[in-house]
Amino acid sequence: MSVITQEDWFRTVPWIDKVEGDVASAAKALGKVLTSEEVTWLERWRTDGYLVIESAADEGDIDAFLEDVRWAVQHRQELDFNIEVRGEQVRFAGTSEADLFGGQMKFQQFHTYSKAAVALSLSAKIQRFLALVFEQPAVVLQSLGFWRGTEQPAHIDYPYVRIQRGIAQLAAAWIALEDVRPGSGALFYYPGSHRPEASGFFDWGRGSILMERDSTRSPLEFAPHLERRMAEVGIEPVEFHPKRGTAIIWHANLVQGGSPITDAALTRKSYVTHYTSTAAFPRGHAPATLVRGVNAFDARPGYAFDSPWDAGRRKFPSWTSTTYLERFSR
Ligand SMILES: O=C(O)CCC(=O)C(=O)O
Repeated sequence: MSVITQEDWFRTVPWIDKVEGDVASAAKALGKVLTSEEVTWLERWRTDGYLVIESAADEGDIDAFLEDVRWAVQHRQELDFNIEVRGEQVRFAGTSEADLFGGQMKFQQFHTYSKAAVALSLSAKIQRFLALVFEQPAVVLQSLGFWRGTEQPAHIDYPYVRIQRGIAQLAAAWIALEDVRPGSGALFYYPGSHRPEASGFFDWGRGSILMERDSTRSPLEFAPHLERRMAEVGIEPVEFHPKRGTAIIWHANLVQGGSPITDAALTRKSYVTHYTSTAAFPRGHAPATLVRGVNAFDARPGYAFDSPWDAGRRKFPSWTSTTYLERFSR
């Protein structure tokens, strides 16, 4: 089996990670025409490894997404797929409401059931920024929906989200589906940790920077390693308490996670999408025949595809709602 190494990381990073000096001059030298706002965003991204965008998501899309969640839970006996509950993959149909709303629940690939989720993933402000980073439209790679805080230990995404063709061709957008309240287990991140000089590379075994089935080291060692590393380079974590509709886009190498929940009564509804560039989208992960508005969604820029594996699977209400039929057939 081939091993993905640090060299693969450096070979596949987007242009902005290679910029030395100021972004405006580097962009000009590369023949890019950027507005001053875009230069500011990219400077922030390069320094901090994330960008916060207020009102990134449409209110109607958030409402429709949450309606889809409620509908899916109500109709789960009729739905045939797995969901992650307390870290285990279980049949959705076999879960209780306490499993779903009371504890750690991760709804994977929501965008393959819900066009409201597709719309959130393809939100225009997010796509505009990602297209600058990737120099081409971004494509949805995977998505995750959360009802409560995740309490995930500090981690970096790429050792786990690694099906893209070019390991560093990755970014994520996290959208607040409600105002995040103290005690609800806020997202946290370490500003500037995305720079390899800060994060270093975790060796999962045999020089691999990815977690493999036969890795000799585990995610349980990853978090303390990153925390030690952050302490050594003097980076403190920041908790994120955004308003509903705010998005944070983070770099593939940013250290982040979920803070402990200290008030069990609070939800923390959020939706995360991982993206890659068009060129790095893995072969075979889109339907063989693409039909605009049916299994292929184009936000100009930005694409999402229905799952090629589960054709004919039951979808959620937004899939056939007039709003989204109209929006995505244009
Ligand atoms: O939402 C959170 O608490 C953490 C999300 C996260 O770190 C991830 O999805 O990679």
